[in-house]
Amino acid sequence: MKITFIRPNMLKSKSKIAFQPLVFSILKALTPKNIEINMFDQRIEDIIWEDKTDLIAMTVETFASKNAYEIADRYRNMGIPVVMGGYHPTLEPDECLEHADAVVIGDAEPNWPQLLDDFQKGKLKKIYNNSHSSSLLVTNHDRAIFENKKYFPVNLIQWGRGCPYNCDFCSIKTFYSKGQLMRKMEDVIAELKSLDDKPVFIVDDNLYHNKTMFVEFLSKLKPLKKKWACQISLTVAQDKNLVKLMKESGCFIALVGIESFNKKNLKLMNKSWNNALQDYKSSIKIFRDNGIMIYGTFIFGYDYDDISVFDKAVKFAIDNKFYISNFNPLYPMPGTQLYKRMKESSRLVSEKWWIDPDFYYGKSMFKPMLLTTGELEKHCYKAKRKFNSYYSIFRRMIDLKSNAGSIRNFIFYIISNFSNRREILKKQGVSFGNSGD
Ligand code: B12
Ligand code: SF4
Repeated sequence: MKITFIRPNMLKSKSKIAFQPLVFSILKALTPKNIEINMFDQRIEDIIWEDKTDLIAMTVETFASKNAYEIADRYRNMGIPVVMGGYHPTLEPDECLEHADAVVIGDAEPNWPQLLDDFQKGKLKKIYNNSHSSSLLVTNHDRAIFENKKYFPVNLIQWGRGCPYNCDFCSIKTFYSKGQLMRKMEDVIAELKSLDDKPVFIVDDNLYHNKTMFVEFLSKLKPLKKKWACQISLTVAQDKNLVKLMKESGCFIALVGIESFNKKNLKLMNKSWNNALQDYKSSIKIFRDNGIMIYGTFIFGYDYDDISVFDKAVKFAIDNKFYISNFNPLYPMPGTQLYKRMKESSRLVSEKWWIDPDFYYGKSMFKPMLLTTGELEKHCYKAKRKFNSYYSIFRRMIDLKSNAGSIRNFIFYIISNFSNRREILKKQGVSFGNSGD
């Protein structure tokens, strides 16, 4: 028997900076060795449709759903069954079942072995939704599946899933509604030891949720001499010593959600804690002083955003020498509290905007209060262009503590900024779907 894993692309063009899809190293580890496995990551390679297979297993995020459905329909027309898992199938199982034979709700660990067993017995069910606990989390990721694939040279690793916060736009809380799942710290450290010398991206949604555990984790990371990046809430900078410990244990990039400068917006998004104790500037300075580059993200279109917010955010990101920044329009993701609010107040441009034929990259799909949908789209794109202009790249580079604080930082800075610039210009205005070949 042979299974083919597929990660569909969002758009048609290929990426030179795609990361390894960690879920496939989990699925591979959970699959009995007598089953043959193949994988196509459509972000970096074309699907070989003639390749014989017995089952397609797709991972689907909301932005890639349109493409996923086109791929699934094509395989099913060829008589090959399709199963889907991941964020979108968990949030929109019925929609996915229009294009798939089975859908997995939630994580792979409690569901995949049973699904495989049922499939081999010819008794595939439509929905798999088994309950989960931390003790089930896979410890032996099988990364052999990524060999010979052209991914960005970074190792991904995960300690915990879920987040203690509950921002209204974020899919995490809906997905991990039963709370956080944590792997044992010693398992994560052992896995880190087994990885090669490439920098590590710890993909946890928020690495700082428990001070005691965080400090212990950093002290165990330090002797490994890894260079690592993470996503973390700015609240960690309330204790300067923690950021110093991050640096000493090898952290060199931190992705932080700034989201908005407006306190009323932060309240609406359930994120008032974001700048509760310190202002953004001094928090960011603590990271930069420790040689940690800041990847800061903004969201535009919340109810109190007017036309003035874009320039302010770009200026802030350039003045504070952000390594990278995102200036995205708000997207009401299915299943979130934000989606519910927008739907109830009839502010969605289209209820299932992610499969709307008129949807394209960068298009705003809801009606903001103080801007038009067109203004939101136009100014987000302008902000992206301004931040990624050669002038801005050069200005932000002159930062002897973080972006140019070491040769490694500098190389990452240059590669990421030029790749980002190219991708932003390439993607804007491009339609979703059209399975690529
Ligand atoms: C790292 C990361 C990225 C990296 C890329 C990661 C990669 N490998 O390519 C970067 C920073 C580039 C990125 C970009 C984006 N990301 Co992102 N990303 C993440 C993050 C933080 C971790 C991903 C990860 O490795 N998880 C670990 C793996 C193991 O988890 P998983 O894939 O979800 O798989 C588990 C289950 O979902 C399930 N499962 C998944 N697939 C399947 C398939 C089968 C068959 C089965 C049985 C089970 C199963 O089993 C797994 C566990 O056992 C997630 C949040 C999260 N916690 O996952 C957001 C997340 C996936 N990203 C998100 C978004 C929106 C984006 C962007 C669109 C942002 C933007 N506006 O540009 C882009 C899209 C880029 C693209 N081209 O696809 C959203 C998706 C929401 C949604 N409803 O789809 C998430 C959930 C973040 C959030 N807060 O909402 N991202
Ligand atoms: S802190 Fe980040 S991961 Fe946690 S709910 Fe908010 S946006 Fe989502």
